[in-house]
Amino acid sequence: MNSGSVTVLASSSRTIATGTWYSLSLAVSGSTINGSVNGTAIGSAASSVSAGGRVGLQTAYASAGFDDVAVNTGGGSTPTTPPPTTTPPPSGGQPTWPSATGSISLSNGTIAVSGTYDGGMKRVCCIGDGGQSESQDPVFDLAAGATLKNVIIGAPAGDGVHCAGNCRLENVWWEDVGEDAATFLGGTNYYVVGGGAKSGTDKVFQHNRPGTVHISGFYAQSSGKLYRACGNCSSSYQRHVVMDNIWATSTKVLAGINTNWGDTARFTNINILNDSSRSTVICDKYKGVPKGSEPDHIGSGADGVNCLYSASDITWR
Ligand code: ADA
Ligand code: CA
Ligand code: CA
Repeated sequence: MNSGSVTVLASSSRTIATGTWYSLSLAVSGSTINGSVNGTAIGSAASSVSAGGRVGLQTAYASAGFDDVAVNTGGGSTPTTPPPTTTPPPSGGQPTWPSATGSISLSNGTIAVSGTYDGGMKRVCCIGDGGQSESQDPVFDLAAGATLKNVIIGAPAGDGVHCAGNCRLENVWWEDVGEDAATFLGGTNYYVVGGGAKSGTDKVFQHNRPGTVHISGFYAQSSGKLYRACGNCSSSYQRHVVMDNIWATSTKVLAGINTNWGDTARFTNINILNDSSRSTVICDKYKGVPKGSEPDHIGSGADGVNCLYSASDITWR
């Protein structure tokens, strides 16, 4: 990486097991760079940009934990460090519904959040009428950059959670989704990490403005679409969704996107439960339209362009 531009010097592909540590190393000597995994050389390259700079670790469309990151400037042989003593992060089993530790009243209306709101696993309730009217107030209104975590949203749940900009919804559970569970209204990256939603009559996550919605470790139950890139909002945008480690049961569609606006949906580690007929649709494609009309459904399924997954990304349980 040099001044923001990335040059791939070498690449290697291999099978890995989740929940297992691997020792990665890069040895840089002059302009020669050698990479190894568990002590076995996997690639070598020459670069003129390696004389100085910093180290960095990155994943793309995947998550990993990095531990015992060491930089040895002594030169000579490939540095080695002892294996990590910590347990690797969980590889992601089926989530379980939490029980509430108490209650939070919405008698003063929507709760505005800037910074971090930690609900301590209490149940927050109630707002709206539980129906599909868009005029209901949200339960939480998150300012740009806010984090909402550890909360159970009871019913009726109005228009769910609004994110005015980038936001993080961590371990948030919707017991009965209102008009929708969360709406992404401006920003570049929105994260839904852990949590779950039941009974989203129509949609769970509603993406209205641009950016990428990242959903991981989420449990969707008895819902219409887990995610929809708005097909008829007042402004049209290219939108993206990345789903990893998703558990879904009785959910009709995981993602609905608008291919005419260049939307993409990526899926890894998707688990569909109790669907012997495999009727759950992973990725539905629409032709987005201006506000006031309804988008046409134009297809579904992996295509390598907009709907990005392969058969091995989906486990039918
Ligand atoms: C539907 C509706 C949109 C918008 C959206 C939302 O997709 O067609 O105009 O209201 O719901 O934000 O919930
Ligand atoms: Ca809505
Ligand atoms: Ca809606």
